[in-house]
Amino acid sequence: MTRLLVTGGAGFIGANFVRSALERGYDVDVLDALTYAGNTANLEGLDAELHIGDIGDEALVDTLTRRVDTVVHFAAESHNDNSLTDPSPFVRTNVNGTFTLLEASRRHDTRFHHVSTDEVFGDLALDDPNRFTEDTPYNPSSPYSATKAASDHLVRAWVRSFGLRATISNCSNNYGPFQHVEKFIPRQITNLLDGRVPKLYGTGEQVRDWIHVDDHNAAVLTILERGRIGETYNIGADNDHVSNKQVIELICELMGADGYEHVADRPGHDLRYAMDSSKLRRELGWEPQFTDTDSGMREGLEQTIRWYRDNESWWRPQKDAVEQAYAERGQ
Ligand code: NAD
Ligand code: TDX
Repeated sequence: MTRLLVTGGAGFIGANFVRSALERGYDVDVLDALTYAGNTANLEGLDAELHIGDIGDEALVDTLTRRVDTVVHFAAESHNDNSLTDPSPFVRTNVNGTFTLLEASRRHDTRFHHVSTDEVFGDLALDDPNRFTEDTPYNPSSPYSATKAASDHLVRAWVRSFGLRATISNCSNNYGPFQHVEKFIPRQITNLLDGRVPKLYGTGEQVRDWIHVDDHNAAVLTILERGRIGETYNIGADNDHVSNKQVIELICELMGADGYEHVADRPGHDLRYAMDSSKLRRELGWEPQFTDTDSGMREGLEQTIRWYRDNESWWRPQKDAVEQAYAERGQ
């Protein structure tokens, strides 16, 4: 039996991962600071041990790392818009927190998997036919993506300099149950459920390579079980031609609504992300289940809309404050 320490396991992707890992037979400890993005309700009914604390707490991280076989590191400040308002928690958690985890893993020779993002590569022009590969040079745009890039570099250095048994995955935009209502897709779904108008930044021509959270987490488990130490794997579901405008229109169609409004654009807004995940598919045999662009997104969105409809008590407490903060920024 392998025991995992899942950092950020009370957040969106982390909590979905804990569920998948338990189903696969792993024992799971969760370390989560329960920031605004963490929620114990995400772990309700799951047989995982939750330790409430900060990944920057050296003593706590040391104790927890010592008792597990593998650290799976999801914890981060994750929202670009927040990083434009106040970057400091991004540096603290994403850079310093990752450093603390790496040092503990080095001391105890613990296997380490680092969960990262496609945003470290910067963005592509809308008409650029290329996708990001594992060898694309890093070129992050926002304080969020710059701190994620920094953390990736730390992991690579710990592999090379200290022989840490680590892997990295860089994944595209996730959607699915338990995603905080500050993010694009749940924000629009809950706007409609709440009688508000969906909000599209700028022209909405930007492209995100959407992937269902369960496909992302299946890839992480695959890398844990079969990945080569020291390697980076890109994760994506080949959804790299669906614009934000198309996504919002699809949500409106699926929810029987007929309008959205354009609001102030995000400063420095990345245009297009597109992941080449062929290395992961070829070497480790992973395939996404929510496939193809149109129907893959449609099926995943239908499931996600159902989840938000059925779980209003989960998102309701955050909704007003999130919308208030957006309104203050003209968004
Ligand atoms: P999230 O914001 O929903 O959850 C983050 C979790 O980390 C929360 O539970 C929070 O309480 C916890 N946390 C934050 N700071 C902490 C600290 N200092 N110590 C301990 N716990 C702390 O984020 P998410 O969307 O689930 O993203 C998880 C990871 O996946 C992040 O590393 C993110 O960069 C990466 N990622 C996200 C996406 C996406 O589309 N959401 C895509 C690719 C990669
Ligand atoms: O109300 C909105 N309207 C809108 O048009 C919001 C919240 C967003 N947008 C746009 C901005 C982006 O082009 O939608 C797109 C997606 O926005 P976010 O959900 O904020 O995601 P993004 O900034 O692309 O980053 C996400 O994917 C990569 C995650 O938040 C990151 O953690 C991950 O690394």
